[in-house]
Amino acid sequence: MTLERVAASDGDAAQRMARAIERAGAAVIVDVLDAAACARCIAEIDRVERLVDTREGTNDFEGFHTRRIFNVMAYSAMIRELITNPTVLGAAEALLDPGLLLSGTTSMNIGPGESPQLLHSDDGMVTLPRPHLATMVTTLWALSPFTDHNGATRFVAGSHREQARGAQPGADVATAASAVMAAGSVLVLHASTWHGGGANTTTDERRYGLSIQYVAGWCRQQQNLMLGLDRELVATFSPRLQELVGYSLYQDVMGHVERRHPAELLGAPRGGVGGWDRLDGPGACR
Ligand SMILES: O=C(O)CCC(=O)C(=O)O
Repeated sequence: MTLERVAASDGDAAQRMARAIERAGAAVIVDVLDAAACARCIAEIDRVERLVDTREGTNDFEGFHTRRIFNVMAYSAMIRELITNPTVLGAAEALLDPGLLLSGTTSMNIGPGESPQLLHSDDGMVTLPRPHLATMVTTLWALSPFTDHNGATRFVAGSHREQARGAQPGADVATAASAVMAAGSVLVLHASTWHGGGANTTTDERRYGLSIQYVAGWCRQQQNLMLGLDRELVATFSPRLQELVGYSLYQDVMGHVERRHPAELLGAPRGGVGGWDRLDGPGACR
């Protein structure tokens, strides 16, 4: 199965991506960022790594030559901008629904000498029988080129549909393909798809990746953004980003605070929770 590539400028990109991901578990949006934007993002990752004193991982999963900044959005307005990119967010909305939430943001800076990461699915902790509809979507942004030599993400096409509950990638490691892509491209995965960072066999090349994950509005976010982002900081975000981190209601009910809209805690009056007013109506769900 070839990895479908869709141009960010394609008016139908989000829908085409969603269809390709339903089929293959993964697809790439090309030309999301230009070279200058990628260079700025790399400089930003370098800055934040110094700021928070990011160290290499200390286990096989995180890698001993890879630096990760978890919750990187807390430290960078530039990274926050990417979360609402219309094409990438649009593809996630098409796979989940517009009531989705942000699940987390993590940079993954793979250094020379890194070994391949264990293939895994990002929704491994979801206990639904498999296969199941996407509950989470992972987007992996290539801030530098992803090559066969510097750690391009590996993935098993179609594995989101085939795996039985509890199955491990096992022999599928041999069938994993590399998501080789130019800087500025974004690999979008159904979170059940087996994947992992590749080996970096270069002597001097770092692979700068950024993971932005979204989750269905009725699921739990992987990173606790309500505790990980100061309310004063969230008050400076765009209304859409505030919704995505959790100051929103799903189906006009889930996420309320004492029957009020959570965005009121940011000083934005939004009224009460409308969902209950409809529960006795024609769309009643109880
Ligand atoms: O770095 C990559 O390409 C993938 C990383 C990943 O899948 C993870 O850390 O969960």
